[in-house]
Amino acid sequence: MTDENKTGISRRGLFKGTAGMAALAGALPAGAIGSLGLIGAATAAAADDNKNELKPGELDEYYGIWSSGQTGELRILGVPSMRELMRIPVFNRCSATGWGQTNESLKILSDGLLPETKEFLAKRGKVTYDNGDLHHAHMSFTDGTYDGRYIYANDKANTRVARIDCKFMRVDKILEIPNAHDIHGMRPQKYPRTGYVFANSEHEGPLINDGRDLTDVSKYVNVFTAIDGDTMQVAWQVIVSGNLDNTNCDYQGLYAFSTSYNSEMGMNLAEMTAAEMDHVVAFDIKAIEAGIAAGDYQELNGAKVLDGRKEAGSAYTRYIPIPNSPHGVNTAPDGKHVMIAGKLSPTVSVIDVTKVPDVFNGAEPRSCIVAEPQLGLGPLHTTFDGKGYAYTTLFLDSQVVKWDIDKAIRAYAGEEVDPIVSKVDVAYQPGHINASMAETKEADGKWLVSLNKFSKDRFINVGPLKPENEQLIDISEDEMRVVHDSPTFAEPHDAIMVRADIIQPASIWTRDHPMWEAARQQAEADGVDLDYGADVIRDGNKVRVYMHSVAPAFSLESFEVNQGDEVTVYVTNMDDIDDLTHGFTLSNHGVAMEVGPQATASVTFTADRPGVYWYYCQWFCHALHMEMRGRMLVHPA
Ligand code: K7E
Ligand code: CUA
Repeated sequence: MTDENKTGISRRGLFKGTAGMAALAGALPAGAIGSLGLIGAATAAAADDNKNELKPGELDEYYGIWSSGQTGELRILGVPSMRELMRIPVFNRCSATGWGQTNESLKILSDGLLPETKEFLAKRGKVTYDNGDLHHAHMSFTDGTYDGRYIYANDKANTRVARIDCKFMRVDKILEIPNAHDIHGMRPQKYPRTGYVFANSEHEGPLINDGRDLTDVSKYVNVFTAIDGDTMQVAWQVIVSGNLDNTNCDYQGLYAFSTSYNSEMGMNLAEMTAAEMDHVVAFDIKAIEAGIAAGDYQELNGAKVLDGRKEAGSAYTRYIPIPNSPHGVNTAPDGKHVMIAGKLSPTVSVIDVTKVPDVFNGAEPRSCIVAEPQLGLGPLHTTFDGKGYAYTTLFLDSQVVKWDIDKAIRAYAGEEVDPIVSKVDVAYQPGHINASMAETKEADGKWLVSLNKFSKDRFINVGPLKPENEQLIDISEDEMRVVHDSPTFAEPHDAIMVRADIIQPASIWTRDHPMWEAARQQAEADGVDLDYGADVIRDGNKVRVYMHSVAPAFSLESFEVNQGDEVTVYVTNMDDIDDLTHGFTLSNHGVAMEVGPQATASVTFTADRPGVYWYYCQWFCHALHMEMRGRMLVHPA
């Protein structure tokens, strides 16, 4: 086997696209960095009177919900200050909170996994994956705007979708998607409500992936999934031709759209980028629901799977040709236009959703395209201000371009108008972009964030791994103005900005929360009060230790077990004061968990080291926080 076959990246393939492909890999000409740096400095200097700079104690106007790519967590920022307010562990293992270690989190992390995954992990002594690649985080909608209930987030690494309950800002469900390979694009239905969460499988494979057809690429397919956002179960899946990248839907509840950069079904770079035209798949939601009702599906791994392949000429899908390797799909707040970014093509293709029914009724697929402005090099994602303008990131040009949607439509019809309003330099190589409330019908045109993949010379050097750079842009006036740089750790692909009045998180947990239902049932079986426990229950070689905490003490100053016992420690925090979090860390056992006010957390481990081991509270809670400790005494076997 030659190197060419191993990677698919032949010299020929890489250089085929010349400068464009090199820049896609992150290489910038040295001169370009210097000049962009100067422009950035000038912009910052002119922006001393920024509305984005909050005084100490002032509160932000928006919740920024940030994905974190390969870190696997979710982050909450305040906008416009861009202060990081919180990190919510999702697919990652978190040392601070014990997410991925407590029994409560492990239940959520493992419940929705496929049976064969559970088996695969069990052989490795695990109950869940402990990494994730979280690209897209989006809020649930009611009637075309955010409703503050949930945030949904995808995991490209392990083919999952998670739901975060905005009341407690914790994950409450995770689903592993069957028949799919690596969930990438993900968006909640906008209307009438969420409803469905649409999730794209990015990579292709045999539909029955049990070892057959390994090398017969003609048997590979890709699936589009609709998850029921309430039950977090798969509602239905549609087999498509080509791969799927990003997805989005309309404001009418009728169609969803997904980009495909690999309509070629290529297995290497040269093959994937060969065709001049790829496509967007349009999904007819009503036709799919009718197909399900009529039984036009096969049941596979518990999912109802319909055939929407191009060759099948199916009623469920249409394939709309789009220039070279399209990426982002963004629906405008006008409720009518869907922007498809070209990536390798300098264009954004504008779909008019009112013309999509004709395409399903036999009209030429591209007849629903009403504009295709040339905007610059490497368009990836588009956002909106609700005033008729669109903003698109240009990855290769390191710019954000503001353009006039109406003028783009008129230009496509033949009128001599230039849709481009202005461009602003960003540092460097932007991917996603989003403006305040921009994915809703309440887009308000105040702030825009450009999520840039490279920071290069923008900050003091921190070693070979550099931060990325997010820039806040004031779009409230005619000229876009970069007003703030925020270095950030890997890798905020995407972010949304939600008006602060829409999300109403609780300040303390409730004792009846389902997260500790299992602990409560066990306590009842043991005849112990979970809320005010101070008990050690022996059950063969299983030992259950119940304690509660009220600052600055645990209800047990020590407990005794025998070497080899399987020990479960339940800690309930009975403080009910805002911001009074305790924790339980057991030294030299790799055990640590956070216990919020009115929460219970538990952890199970084997006590196989005889001796004295201290447990302590690791969340600063009181002047006597250091004294909040106790001993586990392990008798030798
Ligand atoms: Cu453009 Cu994964 Cu949303 Cu990143 S995807 S850029
Ligand atoms: Cu309780 Cu620190």
